[in-house]
Amino acid sequence: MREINNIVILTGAGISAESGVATFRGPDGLWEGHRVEDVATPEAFQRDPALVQKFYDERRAKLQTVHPNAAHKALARLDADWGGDFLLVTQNVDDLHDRAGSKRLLHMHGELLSGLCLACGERSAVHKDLSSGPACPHCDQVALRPDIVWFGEMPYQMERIELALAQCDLFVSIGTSGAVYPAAGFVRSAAHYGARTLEMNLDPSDGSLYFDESRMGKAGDLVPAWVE
Ligand code: BV8
Repeated sequence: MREINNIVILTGAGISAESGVATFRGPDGLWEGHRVEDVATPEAFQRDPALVQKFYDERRAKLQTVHPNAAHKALARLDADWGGDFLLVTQNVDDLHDRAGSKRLLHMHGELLSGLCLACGERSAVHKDLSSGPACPHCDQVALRPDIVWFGEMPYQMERIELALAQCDLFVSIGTSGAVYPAAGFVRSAAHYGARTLEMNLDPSDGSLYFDESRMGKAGDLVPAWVE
């Protein structure tokens, strides 16, 4: 059994569920009758920018009413205490890992609290509605889109993630259905390079068969117990 020095953790919407943030594919997985896949696309933004901005404005506003849970906090403690390489890759666009204190953290699908300017390409912090058409603080143009990776767009920092997966000794997936690529393929990459793989999820995921071990239950219970 290889000694564990380098850890990569992948989280999905399930880790934020106990904080009150809706998951994508649970009973609450629809938004105003829209499938997320239909709203979270560049085509939807072209077709109806007001609808897409409203979808993200509402989720951004919700962040002010939710808080990190025991799972987010346990991962932040692990990050602080772990002497080896450590990378927490989240698919989530909420700021709960950030607020819990995670430092070695990467938002591969972007963040609700960030805006991307279509005019100058610069990013800026966004704390209120984009529907109201705020100007970009860098170029003063009204051209801000959510800094979110939509379906059909390339997730952020994929080279850094692939390098971490190639070098990790342990890959842990928490709270994700394993339905969306490339994140859903990370377990196979890690295993290919000889890492041990552990899944913690409420239900079996699409990728459960690829994990050495799958623990079923709530992240708020399983993750602190695993970290301690
Ligand atoms: C790309 C931001 C190419 C948006 C998101 C056919 C085959 C393979 C791939 C494809 C295909 N057709 C299309 C594709 C590509 C597509 C894809 O995978 N589609 C799927 C639907 C088949 N992927 C893409 O488009 C990606 N980009 O491929 O680019 C490319 C290449 C070169 C150049 C340019 C482009 C981009 C995908 C990113 C989309 N953006 N998020 C937003 O948030 O609005 S995806 C979004 O859904 C999430 O970020 C997450 O990644 C994904 C899945 O969600 P989960 O986090 O897993 O949440 P879910 O609700 O599904 O599951 C929650 C789980 O938690 C459940 O299992 C549940 O049991 C569990 N749970 C619930 N409560 C708890 C719990 N667990 C523990 N405790 C609890 N309390």
